[in-house]
Amino acid sequence: MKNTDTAGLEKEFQDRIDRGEIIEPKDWMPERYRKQLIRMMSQHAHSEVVGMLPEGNWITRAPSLRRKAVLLAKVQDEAGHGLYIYSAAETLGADRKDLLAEFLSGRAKYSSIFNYPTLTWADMGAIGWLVDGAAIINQTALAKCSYGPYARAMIRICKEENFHHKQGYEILSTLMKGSLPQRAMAQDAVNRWWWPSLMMFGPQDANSPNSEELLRWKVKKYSNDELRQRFIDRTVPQAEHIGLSFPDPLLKWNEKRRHYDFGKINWEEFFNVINGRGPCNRERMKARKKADEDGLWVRLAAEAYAAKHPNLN
Ligand code: FAQ
Repeated sequence: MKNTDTAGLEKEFQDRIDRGEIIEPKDWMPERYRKQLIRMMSQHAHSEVVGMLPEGNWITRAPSLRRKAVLLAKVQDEAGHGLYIYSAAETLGADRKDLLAEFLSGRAKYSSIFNYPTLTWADMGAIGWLVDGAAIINQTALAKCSYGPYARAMIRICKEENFHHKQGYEILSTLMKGSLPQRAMAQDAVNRWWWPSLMMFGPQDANSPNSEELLRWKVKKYSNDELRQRFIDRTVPQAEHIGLSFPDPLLKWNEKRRHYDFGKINWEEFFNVINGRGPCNRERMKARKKADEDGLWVRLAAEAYAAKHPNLN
């Protein structure tokens, strides 16, 4: 049974949220709020780290020095985003080692989108434009969430993601001004990344077990379906502007709703991917486990150095 003190604290907490106040690490918070944030933030951090793999795959094959430098910087940014978000999760008392152990054992999820292969250079454009574009829509909302450290991390991350988004769009618009095979390559990449990008926003609201609580606590400011629709409405005109289309015959502006209608998402595919059965899940986990093992000596050396030089901490 809940004691009255906890009930009182929970009410006070909800009142603070309803007034739009920001919760800081030392403030009282319900245990469930803390747990939900750790779940979501750690999954977000893991996604940023795994998100380096599909693009990292193209650094050595970028078509020019300029493209290589930009892609390298982008991939480094994603590593930085992972680090900010792990740090923000630590303000809730989570231990980064535990979070990583959960991830490497397969217990913690990471974004479905990074379980798809990057087959051509145009995929770098599609990821920047669509995947970073979807991430921005989601993260701009999170930048106004109720937990201070997460919201503040999102502000900086969104600035960098905006840059990533523009570089992706620029890659595709350059290809769309090119030869027939280049235009076909751009269209093929967009065809493959469109539906998985829509899945990034999570299951439909009716099948989203965490949303009710997260919306009540203003961790989520909008539902999965609302953000997905916002992304579609914003992205379709951008595609039209450079002559790209999306592989959805039902995608059509609805004047009455003032939104684009769209076709049915393959939710079976989505649940397969988030449950470890996507095209690249095994490959991604194998790469992360190898990186963890290869980096062990660096961590041990850093710990030994820190133990010898306690004043440096
Ligand atoms: N992938 O009840 P809901 C990026 C899981 S960063 C995998 O609706 P929730 C940057 C969900 O965890 C991309 N799993 O869940 C970049 C839950 O499972 P659980 C990552 C998913 O939390 C760009 C279950 O399904 N961004 O792209 C997915 O209310 C380019 C039920 O779902 C974030 O993580 C999914 N797509 O809403 C990097 C943003 N969707 O934990 C490199 C923060 C749902 O109960 C290159 N997170 N699930 O076992 C969020 O906004 C939310 O957590 C959602 C899911 C919207 C992802």
